[in-house]
Amino acid sequence: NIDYVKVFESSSAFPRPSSFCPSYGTAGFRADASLLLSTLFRCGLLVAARSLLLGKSCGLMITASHNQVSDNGVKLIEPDGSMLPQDWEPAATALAQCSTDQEVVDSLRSILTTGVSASTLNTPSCEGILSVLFGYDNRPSAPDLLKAAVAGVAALGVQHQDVGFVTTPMMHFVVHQWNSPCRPASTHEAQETYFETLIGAFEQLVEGLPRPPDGGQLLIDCANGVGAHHLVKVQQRLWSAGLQMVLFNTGDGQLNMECGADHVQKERVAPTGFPELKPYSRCCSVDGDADRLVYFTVAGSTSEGTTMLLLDGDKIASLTAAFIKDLLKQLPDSVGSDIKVGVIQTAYANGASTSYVKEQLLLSVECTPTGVKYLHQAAHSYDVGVYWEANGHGTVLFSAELLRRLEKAERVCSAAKDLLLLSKVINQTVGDAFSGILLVEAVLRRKAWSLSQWDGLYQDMPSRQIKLKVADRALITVEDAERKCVTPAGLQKDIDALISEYPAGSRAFVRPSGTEDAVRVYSEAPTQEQANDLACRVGKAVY
Ligand code: NG1
Ligand code: ZN
Repeated sequence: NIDYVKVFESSSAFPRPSSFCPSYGTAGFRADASLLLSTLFRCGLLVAARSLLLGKSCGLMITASHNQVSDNGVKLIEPDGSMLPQDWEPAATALAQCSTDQEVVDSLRSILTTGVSASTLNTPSCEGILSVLFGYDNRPSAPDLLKAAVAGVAALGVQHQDVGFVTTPMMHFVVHQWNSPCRPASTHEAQETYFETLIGAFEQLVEGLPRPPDGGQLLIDCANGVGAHHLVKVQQRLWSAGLQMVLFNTGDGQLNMECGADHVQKERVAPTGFPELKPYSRCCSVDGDADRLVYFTVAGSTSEGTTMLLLDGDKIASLTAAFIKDLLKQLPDSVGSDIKVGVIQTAYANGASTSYVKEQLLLSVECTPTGVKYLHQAAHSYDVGVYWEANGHGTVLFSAELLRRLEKAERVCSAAKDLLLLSKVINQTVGDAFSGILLVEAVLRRKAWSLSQWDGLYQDMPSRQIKLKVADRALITVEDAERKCVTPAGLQKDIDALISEYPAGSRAFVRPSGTEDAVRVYSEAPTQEQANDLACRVGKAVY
């Protein structure tokens, strides 16, 4: 009982710009915001169709994360708070690329009929139960894009809920809550549950511990993004738990402009608007939609100035894996003798972090292609799957079976209780900067560690990342978790020849970006000069 005439008519208000050929990338669709109205309308159709097929409420988040303010994008969220399944991505791309309204109707019809063979189509009239949830960051293009997405959902007769300004991870949490048996009365209440779950668990993890010697001060760069909007609301409560968050770049400046986690991690500089830093003062930076987090500080000043220290996603993963491993060791055999722990990384993980996890922590490491959807999926095959991208996007997944065992043991075993609290502090649906802050702060406090002790877990191998503009990035295809080029023919041989000119342990790879019109080159070598040089020469080989 889908009204395809209505779909056709609604679609005609959102024609695709003829020169724009969107495709579902590393994290959904992303482009200059002015191009995206048709994409948002069609994502509205898609997410409503998926909700009807599943009989549950899906979510749609409008954001372009760390990209410049003139860009925007869309991330689609499953009822359980996870990302759109990968086998739906081709259909999403096909729908977004349709040239005519009739093609849109046909593409949607095909999505619904293929899907229906696997499930039944639920009626839009399951009032209040079945709706699409919308969230967005603070980009000025959000209101228009929201209207287009709402029109798409309405064309299928499905209701929607406007969750408002939220971080991407909050939105994943809210959608998960909305579909849970104890569904909140409103999306506002779901947001309150989010903060209560994370902060409540943090408070218990640090209860009774002395405040850090620096008074617990953490300087946070909010990238002028949506994170600031929410962090101000919990500042006071966290201050009582010994965490003094001092917020910078809260919205006066331009989103992600010389600030934010991506800028700090890639450029290795403090964000704009920061005060002069005292050695080892604790600082961190989140990205525009607050799903990425990196810590940074400066080491003691020299005559040439201070040295910036970056504690990236790899360091957060290593700290977390080390802490969890210690707790697991304390579990009685009846609870924890056969627990499978894995750390999942991408090719961008610093080689020193991989060695640390394998050789010091003796944990298994798996490498997946770039994009948290791949890491998240891999993490599901462990009882504890720790995953982070070097850029600060990641989380830890606990299996349902392990949580059950921990719940049984928590009254008699403090390690079991701590692991359960960790599973609440850590957002189980997706990487989350706020959750990451609470995690890092709790672990440092529990270990009574300074930033310098954390940084000392291992020393990063010098690395270099560059971005190249090429005529057609699709000409470069890759395999082996993106560490080897398949095409153009001969490129991998050239890269191998260049690497062989550098000391053992050096490496480099090239891959097309899935979020920007660019090709990325990454290198590692024993000295920074060699890493720079290698990246630059590999970059030249690409042209
Ligand atoms: P692309 O543009 O595909 O490299 C970038 C990041 C990913 C991921 C996505 C989504 C790097 C090298 N790549 O993907 O890790 O975070 O954006 O935001 O940082
Ligand atoms: Zn982001």
